[in-house]
Amino acid sequence: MTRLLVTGGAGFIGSNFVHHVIDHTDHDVTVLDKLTYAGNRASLDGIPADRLSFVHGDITDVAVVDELVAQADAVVHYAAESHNDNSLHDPKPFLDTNIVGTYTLLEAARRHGTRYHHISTDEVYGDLELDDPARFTESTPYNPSSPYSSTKAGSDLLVRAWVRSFGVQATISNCSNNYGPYQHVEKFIPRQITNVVRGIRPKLYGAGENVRDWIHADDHSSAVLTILERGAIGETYLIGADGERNNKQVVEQILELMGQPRDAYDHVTDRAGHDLRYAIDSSKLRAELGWQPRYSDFDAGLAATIEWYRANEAWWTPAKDATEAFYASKGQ
Ligand code: NAD
Ligand code: TDX
Repeated sequence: MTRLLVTGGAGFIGSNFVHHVIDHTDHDVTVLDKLTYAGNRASLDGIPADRLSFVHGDITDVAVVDELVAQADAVVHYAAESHNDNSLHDPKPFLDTNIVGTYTLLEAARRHGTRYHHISTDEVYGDLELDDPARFTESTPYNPSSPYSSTKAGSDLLVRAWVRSFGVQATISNCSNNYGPYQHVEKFIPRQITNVVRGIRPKLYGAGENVRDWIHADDHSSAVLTILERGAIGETYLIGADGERNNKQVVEQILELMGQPRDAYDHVTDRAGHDLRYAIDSSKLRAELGWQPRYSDFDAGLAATIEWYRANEAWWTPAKDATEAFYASKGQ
């Protein structure tokens, strides 16, 4: 049995990973989470207390991080400031958490010789043209666009340097856009689902032609566990499930699944510097480590996600009004 330290385990993808680990392995988990606006302790409800220990703290706090890394067999680092729109409004927390926080964890992993897995995003590669047949691979050059993605790119490069310079036992994964339960209502899919529940028309940035490559969060979790168990030290693996859709298609599908006319949405002010298209080629992960996604049908996964938000209004209601007020102040 192994003790995993999961940073950001009260966030969207981190909490999905903790549930996945508890359900599918005999590992115990320690979560380190600052409980920012994006963290929610209730996302970990139902996990037996003898399998989960929760520490409320900051990944930039050297003393807290050192003690927890010393006790762990492996670190899986999810904690981040994760929302592009927020990074356009105030980049500073992105530098603190994404850069200094990652540095703090890497130094602790170096001191204690601890296995470290770094969670990152396909956004580090920038964007692709809509008509470009190419997809991102592990050798695509870094070219991030936003304050968020540039700090994620910076954190990835720190990991690579700590592997090469100090022999830290690390792997990196860059995943495409996740959807599923426990995602904050600021993000595209939960924002539109909860808008429809509230009788608010969904909001599409610009023309809605931007393409995202959707993967269910549970498939991201199984991929990370696979890399943690069988990944080669120093390697990067791209995670994706061949789920390219443009935003207009996704909004229309949400409206149809929720019994509304497919055109019952508004176009709003576009995001500054809005990346056009992301697309992941995950053949390295599939060929070398034998991973496969379980949610191959995006529409079925979306329908299940809609049901989850309908059934868990108490989970998302506290964040909804403030989130919409923030968007309204920017014409979005
Ligand atoms: P999220 O915003 O839902 O959750 C982030 C969590 O980190 C929250 O619980 C928050 O409280 C915590 N946190 C923030 N700052 C912290 C700090 N200084 N110390 C400790 N905890 C802190 O984010 P998410 O969407 O779950 O993303 C998780 C990770 O996955 C991030 O590293 C993100 O870059 C990466 N990622 C996300 C996606 C996606 O589609 N959402 C895709 C690929 C990669
Ligand atoms: O109301 C909206 N209307 C809209 O059209 C919102 C919130 C978003 N959008 C668009 C912008 C994007 O093209 O939808 C797309 C998805 O937006 P987000 O959910 O904000 O995700 P994105 O910017 O693509 O980034 C996400 O995937 C990669 C995560 O938030 C990142 O953490 C991850 O790295």
